[in-house]
Amino acid sequence: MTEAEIFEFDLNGYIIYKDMLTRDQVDHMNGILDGHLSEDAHGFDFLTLDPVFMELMAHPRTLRIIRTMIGEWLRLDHAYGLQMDRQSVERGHVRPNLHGGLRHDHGEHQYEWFDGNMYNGLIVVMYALKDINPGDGGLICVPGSHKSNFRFRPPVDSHLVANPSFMAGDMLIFTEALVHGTTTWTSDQQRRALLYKYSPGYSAWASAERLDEARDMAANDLQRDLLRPPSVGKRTPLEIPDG
Ligand SMILES: O=C(O)CCC(=O)C(=O)O
Repeated sequence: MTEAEIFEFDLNGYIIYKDMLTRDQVDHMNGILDGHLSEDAHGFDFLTLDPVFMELMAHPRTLRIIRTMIGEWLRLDHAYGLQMDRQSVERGHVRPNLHGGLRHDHGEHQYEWFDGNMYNGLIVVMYALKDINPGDGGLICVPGSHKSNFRFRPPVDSHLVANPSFMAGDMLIFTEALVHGTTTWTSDQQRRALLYKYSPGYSAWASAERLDEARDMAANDLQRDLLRPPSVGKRTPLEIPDG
């Protein structure tokens, strides 16, 4: 991460990287998901649907960015996709909400600096596969709340709440220490995003067995290392290739 990127992430608790995926990659992934998902699907598993999603898990540039956030022993904790349309709230798939925040979930959600290094708990890497225009809804957050000294969640429609806009192929990263959640999707176009959640190597948010199928599918050492269960002793750093 550059100094400007670290400043932005420290300030807001989230950051957007433009054009992480090419148009061809986005179309390819959407094609696979179109063939697999019903129109009214909401949360969905995708990691083992196709090797392309395992490759995205190990995207070298993304790994280099989150290494600054959670250290070089990082691991994939879990992954799922989100799809929404105007009817998602009526179908009961989404209840507008804010959750997370510093020290939430048994203290796992953390954000701290010590001796020049940034420390986070669970980090969310969200790739948009469809555009999110201003005011569309979907992901919301309270910028800066990852450093708040109060356990307070404002109402979803508060002036403190942001609804980041980013386009298909862009990536948004946030720390779960940020107060965040979902609001009603208002666009005629569908929302679709892939969420890869990474943890420091010593910790787990989800049960490690959840990744058994992905472990069986891992195609190289980097993918296998990312899918290691959490541990401390004798853990080796991730070797992230250039590119
Ligand atoms: O993107 C969203 O709508 C919410 C994501 C979320 O709440 C989470 O990742 O914990």
